[in-house]
Amino acid sequence: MDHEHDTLRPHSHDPNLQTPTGDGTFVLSGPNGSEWLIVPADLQRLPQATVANCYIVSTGHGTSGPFTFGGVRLLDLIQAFIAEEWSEVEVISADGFGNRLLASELYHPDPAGPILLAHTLDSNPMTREQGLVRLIVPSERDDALRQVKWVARGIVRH
Ligand SMILES: Nc1nc2c(c(=O)[nH]1)N[C@H]1C(S)=C(S)[C@@H](COP(=O)(O)O)O[C@H]1N2
Ligand SMILES: [Mo]
Repeated sequence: MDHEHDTLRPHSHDPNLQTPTGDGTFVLSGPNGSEWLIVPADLQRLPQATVANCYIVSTGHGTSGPFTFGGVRLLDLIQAFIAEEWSEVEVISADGFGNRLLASELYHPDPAGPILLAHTLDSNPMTREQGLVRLIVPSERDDALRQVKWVARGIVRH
């Protein structure tokens, strides 16, 4: 795929200021086509992790933070549902923004912290405007392109 046109690896992006509707429910799918509907309460039942000192660095509206995001390690979520071999996961939002994560990134987290499906911000449940369920990639510090708000799908691929 042409890198320039890969919507999962955009080079630049104006953040969407229009919050899409939704209650944080997302669909997780596995390499063999199995699907699970996951609600924020399901995330609360899995082991919780936090990542402190997160900054959202927006080229459009400046830097905000530091924030402490809390939630489930994406690796723990995948391992809770998916038994087959897999090599990458696409996380897609309700507004069609997305990011691709390699299994190696999940298995070998950055010193800054593990990749999360976050549902809290500074210990409070995230509002829909804040993302409600948000991908947090602590290694990304440039343009927030991997900090996907309003998660709607997780597609785990072989
Ligand atoms: N779903 C979704 N997530 C997104 C975006 C978006 O447009 N849609 N924009 C990204 C970009 S480019 C930025 S700078 C940040 C902005 O996050 P903030 O609103 O928390 O500052 O969200 C990131 N995550
Ligand atoms: Mo951004």
